[in-house]
Amino acid sequence: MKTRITELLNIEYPIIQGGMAWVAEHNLAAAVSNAGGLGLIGAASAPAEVVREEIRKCRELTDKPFGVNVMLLNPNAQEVAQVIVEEGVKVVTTGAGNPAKFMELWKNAGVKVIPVVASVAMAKLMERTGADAVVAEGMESGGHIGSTTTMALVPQVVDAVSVPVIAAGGIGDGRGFAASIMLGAEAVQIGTRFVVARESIVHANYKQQVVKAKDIDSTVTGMSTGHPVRSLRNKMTKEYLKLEKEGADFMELEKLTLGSLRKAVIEGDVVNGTLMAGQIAGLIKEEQTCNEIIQDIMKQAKALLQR
Ligand code: TUI
Repeated sequence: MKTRITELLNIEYPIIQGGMAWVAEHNLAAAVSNAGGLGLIGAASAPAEVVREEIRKCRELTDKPFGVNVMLLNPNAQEVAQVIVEEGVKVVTTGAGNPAKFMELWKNAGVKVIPVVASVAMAKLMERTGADAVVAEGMESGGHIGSTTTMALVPQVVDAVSVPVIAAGGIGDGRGFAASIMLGAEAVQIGTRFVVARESIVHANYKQQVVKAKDIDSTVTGMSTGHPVRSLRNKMTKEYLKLEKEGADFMELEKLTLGSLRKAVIEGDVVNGTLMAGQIAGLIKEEQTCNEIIQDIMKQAKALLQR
């Protein structure tokens, strides 16, 4: 299936992997790219030299294109931006902020820049700043989110910009893919389904929580701090929401989540850890390889789009 995104990124299928903190390391990114999508290394809060190593390891596992996601709240973002250029990475997605200050550096180096946006205003600003495409990410997504749903956001972003749009948030199978195409998107970004990929290094306990999750099992913490985050409900989210209700200050809330994603992903602590996942978790029933996931999605989507 050809779209402006498959052409822009030189990939077989218009599916890109979310740049998930701790989850999106080189094994997952390479597996998604080898399966014909675009794998991404999530730089998250990692030091730049760690990101450099991840890029090199990914390159050992695949000769297909892959990218890096830069999380703009990362204090090391400037160094990470530089490493991306030095290592010859061809695609960058960004999240949780405005990447304008890195645009010139990346564009001059021939890096394709695809900011993740959660509003029409941000999409328009990114297009004016030189973005090659945008990911329109609805609030069904896991992790840091905006406030508009994918169904409402994607067609409004499609109408507002002329660069290609990638739909994200609540997409986990071929139906979500086909619906995204109907909304005017030219690719999808998928996160939660890749959390439980066979090649994903996420701890088995975390994967099991995603597989067990039902439609209503995620919740949003951090509304009061301006950094809303969607994750699966557990002891940590209950305590966090209680503290927020009581008007706890930012530092007190931070204490609860400091290192909590690592705790979930690496240690498998599903009680005190942060289990970032999207609302589509309820649809995900089993661990599969990245290749099986992508083939499943494309087969189902093609049948629907041909109807
Ligand atoms: O970035 C994400 N998802 C993330 S980042 C992350 S790490 C984190 N952990 C705790 C708190 C905060 C971050 C986990 N998941 N998705 C892309 C995304 N970007 N969603 C929303 C936005 C966004 C929000 C505001 C993009 C731009 C923006 O603009 C604000 C500005 O600077 O104008």
